[in-house]
Amino acid sequence: MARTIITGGTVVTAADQMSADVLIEDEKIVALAAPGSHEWSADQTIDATGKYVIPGGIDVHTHMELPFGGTFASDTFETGTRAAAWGGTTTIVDFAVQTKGQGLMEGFEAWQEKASGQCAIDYGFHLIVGDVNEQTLKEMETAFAEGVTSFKMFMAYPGVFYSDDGQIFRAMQKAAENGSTIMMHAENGIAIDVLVEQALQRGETDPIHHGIVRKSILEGEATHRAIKLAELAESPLYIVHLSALEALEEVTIARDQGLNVFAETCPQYLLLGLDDLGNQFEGAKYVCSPPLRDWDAGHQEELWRGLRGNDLQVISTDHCPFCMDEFDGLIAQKRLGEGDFSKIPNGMPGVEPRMELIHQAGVVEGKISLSRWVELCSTAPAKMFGLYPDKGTIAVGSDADVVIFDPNASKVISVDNQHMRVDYSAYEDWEVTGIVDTVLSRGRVVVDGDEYRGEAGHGRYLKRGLNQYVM
Ligand code: DUC
Ligand code: ZN
Ligand code: ZN
Repeated sequence: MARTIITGGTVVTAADQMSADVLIEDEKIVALAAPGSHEWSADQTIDATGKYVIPGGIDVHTHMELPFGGTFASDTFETGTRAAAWGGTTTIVDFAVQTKGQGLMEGFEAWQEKASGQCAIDYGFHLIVGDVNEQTLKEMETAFAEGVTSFKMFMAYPGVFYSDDGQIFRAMQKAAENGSTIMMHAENGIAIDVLVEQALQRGETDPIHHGIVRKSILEGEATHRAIKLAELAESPLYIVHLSALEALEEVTIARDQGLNVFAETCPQYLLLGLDDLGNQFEGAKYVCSPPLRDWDAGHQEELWRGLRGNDLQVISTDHCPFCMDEFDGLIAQKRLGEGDFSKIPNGMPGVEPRMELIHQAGVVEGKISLSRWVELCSTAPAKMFGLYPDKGTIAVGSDADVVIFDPNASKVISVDNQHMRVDYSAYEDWEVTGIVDTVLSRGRVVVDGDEYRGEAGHGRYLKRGLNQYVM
């Protein structure tokens, strides 16, 4: 049996902050005790004096290898989970995809194949339901038995991932039968496509127009519609990558009514804005959907308010990187949309810097508390997607997914020191105080300062339970 002690740190959970030593045996946390109050022996001792000891980050929205816009998201499960580990994230929940004409479980199996033996950290799957029919609805039960308890649907991307209201409603009714969560990409894609076509006809082809045509009111409208359909079907609903204050208003109303409606936002919607899309084709780096929002309209401020007041419960990343130029054997993926913004692959890299960015912008800059940071980035995602208390806390019996975080050390974020497989950082030259120091995944040290000690294949598939917030 391998025993590890983490000594001298401040254990920070969603509930508490305390001086405590942590004893790990093999893959599990087996004891917490006041420093000096025990006589534990161990094979290795990690000194965390002056540092936080937090549960590993959980990113419940990643797209490794996602096929999109004629190419694939540039991070593989191997490179993407390694980058996640570097950034203090020890679990991801990625999206397996059912494409049109394919069975739901075919999508699940294809993603199992991609991830198997590749991941540095533990991983689960949601399923993107791309083709609602009788067979698909039946297969939602099979998926559930395999530990997929959440299903993503799209009100955007007509002709690709899009489902109409009838399909959405039928899937919600199915989800209601066993309490699965429907995750919604809530943008009115039909109306957006009209605006896209009109903009292109006017010769408006630069990336900034991606942000202009995908109106925030159309995120609000779709969010409202999704909530009403879920209310009728009595299924739990989770709005993914919420970016617009109009959408937050709808979620807030629904939650005030006591509905099982939940939502996440992502660092890019808190920290970046429409103007980042504006520097001619450089703006392609910031093309994602929903788009980055106008600072003047106050979206970002409202999102922080939502996070403080629990109208938003989770911060994930929607990690979906595409290279700007040729890189590591990949084509210049973003340049597929030169001369036509609608052909720019949608997505941004983000799985690596999430914990540090939110610590800086949230905790250091006084927008959320230290415990709320842990809750938003680890505990709540674990509870929302049926992983708690194995994941998401520092407690006896939990998996030893632990990050030792140094709140006094600083670094400058750059493409030159990141590990994601992509040729830019959306946060180039941003300075953060508070950095990931040591990372353990199920008791094994995978990141030790500047040294990577992880291994592809260490990460295990997680069968997930139900959303623990549903009442
Ligand atoms: N949004 C993105 O930006 N990329 C992938 C899919 C999505 O919904
Ligand atoms: Zn989406
Ligand atoms: Zn996504």
